[in-house]
Amino acid sequence: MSLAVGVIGTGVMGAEHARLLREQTAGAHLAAVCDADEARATAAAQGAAVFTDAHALISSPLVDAVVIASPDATHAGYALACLAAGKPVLCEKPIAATAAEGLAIVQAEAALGRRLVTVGFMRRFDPAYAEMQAARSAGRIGNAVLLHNIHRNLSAPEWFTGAMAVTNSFVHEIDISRWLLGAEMVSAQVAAAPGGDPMMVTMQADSGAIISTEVHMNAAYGYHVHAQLVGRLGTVEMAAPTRVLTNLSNAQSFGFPSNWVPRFTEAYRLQMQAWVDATVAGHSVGASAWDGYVTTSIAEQIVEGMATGGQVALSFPARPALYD
Ligand code: ISE
Repeated sequence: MSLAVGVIGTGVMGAEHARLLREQTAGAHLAAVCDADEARATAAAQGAAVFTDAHALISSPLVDAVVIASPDATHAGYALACLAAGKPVLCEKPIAATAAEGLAIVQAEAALGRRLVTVGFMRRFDPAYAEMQAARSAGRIGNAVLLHNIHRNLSAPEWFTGAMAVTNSFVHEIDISRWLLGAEMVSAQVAAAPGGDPMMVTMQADSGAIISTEVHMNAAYGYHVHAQLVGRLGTVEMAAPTRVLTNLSNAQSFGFPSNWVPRFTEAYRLQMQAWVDATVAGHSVGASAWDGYVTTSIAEQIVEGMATGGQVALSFPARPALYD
């Protein structure tokens, strides 16, 4: 049996998820796509059913499971509709535009009593991050005390607001820092350069580890993500983000991509395959709705704290047993 997947949203990420389902995912196929722009949906569908109403796609008998890749503010409503329909969903990050909406998803899933939501924090499937996490959890670098993250984008689109640097971009480091360290965040502090970009965010985990992150939306030279984990016995970090080096004109060089899709191609492919495999087997994989809620809640608390510039003490309600 092949899992019939419907993709909502056919922008940069939705088009890539649709391509993965058409070309590179075993055990699943692209059954339907949805976009308010019907021409864009038809281009991504390549023969699959086309919808312009996301709720019609979610309830369609053509669709067994759903990928949400529409604008951030629509994620929560569609995720709740998937839960109401009892359909597994891979929802792009952030899970919701507000912590309250994220918590509503957690509560709906907990009431259902089974985990149907995976949040698309694809960095957990990136081979470099996975190796760093394995090194830390096997104790190879000793007790992890520092994590240095760099998150640089070439340039931000004009619709990208200041808060989105935290809620849409830095949310990745919130998730990957919790996952790499196996710890929860307890406090955060932000300092911003003149004009607001770049920002330096410092968080502390309940393990005592300190996490520094440069969040840079207009780094000008390319898309560049880097992480270094510092333990009491040694460090582990990503090597240069490239597979090939070019020798030319008296110099050795490699290129940076313009956005995250080429950098994380393998992570997106592995994530889709793992999600399909888990869905077919009836279990869950990757970041949970709880992880989605906590990351959005931390982002929201940081944005609120930026107004005062002080250190934010992070707090959350109790975690439902479904996520133990
Ligand atoms: C974008 O939405 C993503 O999810 C990328 O992975 C991230 O690096 C970028 O900063 C976000 O804007």
